[in-house]
Amino acid sequence: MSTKALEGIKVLDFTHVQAGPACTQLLGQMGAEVLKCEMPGSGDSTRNWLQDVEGADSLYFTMFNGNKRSLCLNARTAEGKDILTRLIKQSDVMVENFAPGALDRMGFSWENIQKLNPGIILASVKGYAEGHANESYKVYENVAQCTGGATSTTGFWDGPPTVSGAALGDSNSGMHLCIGILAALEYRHRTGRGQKVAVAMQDAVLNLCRVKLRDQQRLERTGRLDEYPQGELKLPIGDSTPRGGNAGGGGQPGWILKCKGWETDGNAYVYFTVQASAWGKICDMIKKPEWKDDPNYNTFEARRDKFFQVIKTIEAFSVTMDKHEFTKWAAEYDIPCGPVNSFKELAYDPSLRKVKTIVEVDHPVRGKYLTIGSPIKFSESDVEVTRAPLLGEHSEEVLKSLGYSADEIKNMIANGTTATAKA
Ligand code: CAO
Repeated sequence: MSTKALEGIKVLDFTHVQAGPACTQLLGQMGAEVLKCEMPGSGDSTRNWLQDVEGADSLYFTMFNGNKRSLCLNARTAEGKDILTRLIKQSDVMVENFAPGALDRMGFSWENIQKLNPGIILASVKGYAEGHANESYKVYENVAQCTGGATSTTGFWDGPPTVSGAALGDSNSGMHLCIGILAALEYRHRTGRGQKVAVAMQDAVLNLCRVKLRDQQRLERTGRLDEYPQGELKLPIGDSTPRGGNAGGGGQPGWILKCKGWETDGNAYVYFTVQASAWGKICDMIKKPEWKDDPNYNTFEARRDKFFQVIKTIEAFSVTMDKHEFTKWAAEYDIPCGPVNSFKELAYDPSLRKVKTIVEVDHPVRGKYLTIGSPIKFSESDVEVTRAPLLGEHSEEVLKSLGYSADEIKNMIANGTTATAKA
């Protein structure tokens, strides 16, 4: 018996680029049967983005479209609309992230989809929420990071707004959508009713910036944000949540510390958290036992104007050690601290391979490549990570299973409704 959590759930994947594909890939890793539908000839545009192996699908595509089958489907032709109709009737979930209104223009509005299959869950990602003044705008990753508040609060106070390397707009929206789909499946399980699930990229980013909206309200009420460096550095705080450099966002102050080799290695750093409850242990660690009971140091309030002095004192130790050595040393004192890992380190980290978070898969054209496995681990359910499909690799088998004859499939290939590829 299969132990996959989403075994038997059929997902019609009408997604492209990253936000939608990240969602459906995760559903696939958890065991759903995901069918990616793409335009014949071109497919998801990311198949060609930043290609590193001539003639092979890019890593962008292959790393976001594992655990799927591929059907070439031109939903603009009459036959294409017929295929889509048959697929909608037999699917549990349909996921899309086209530009606002594109699905309606294809003739598949939510009302029409519901008529075809009242139990289906239609899950969509858009840049802005329905009803928002900008609801018709197209949006990409970094645009969403800006509109959702992440960019205005990232970087240093004397530098420009900065986007994050993490896909807060794309993959994060896909993860939010995935949660919505699972909740809608549970609702359907109870009521038999499907529903539309929508996630706006702006909202998904904002949802990760909760503490920044907290800080906006604290700033408006008190005129200060004591855990930000601006106070100690005598910089104006302004009237909206500022950029705090590497200051901790949650309430426990912290900073990035130099480690041995920082002069030549841009990632020879650790993040060190000056957790209030660990102050005594920090003092032991950095050989400043006299600070433990000193009223000038032993409370967060007392340290407010000496944070960088404290950080410099800790850094005098960290700079003599390798970042992993220092992390281990801090852990011995039970202090939350971690290395700034480079992607070279992450790619080859034996622990990440062991826990199957970094996984190697084999592809018929590009050969072996690394991808990220499910970060969600189950005690019972199996999580499998498989390669991305070639464009149209499963067209024939899918169309046959939908009841089309060999001649009909041949005609649909000839008139551009579908296309096939062999692995
Ligand atoms: N059959 C028929 N038509 C298809 C098709 C298929 N298999 N696949 C795509 N199309 C059509 C779409 O329906 C759309 O038709 P219209 O011309 O009627 O709008 C057209 O191809 C182009 O799709 P698009 O407008 O979505 O694509 P784009 O490259 O211009 O825009 C993006 C891309 C991402 C900006 C836009 O899709 C968008 O804003 N999506 C919502 C937000 C989102 O998910 N953004 C993040 C993407 S991850 O970085």
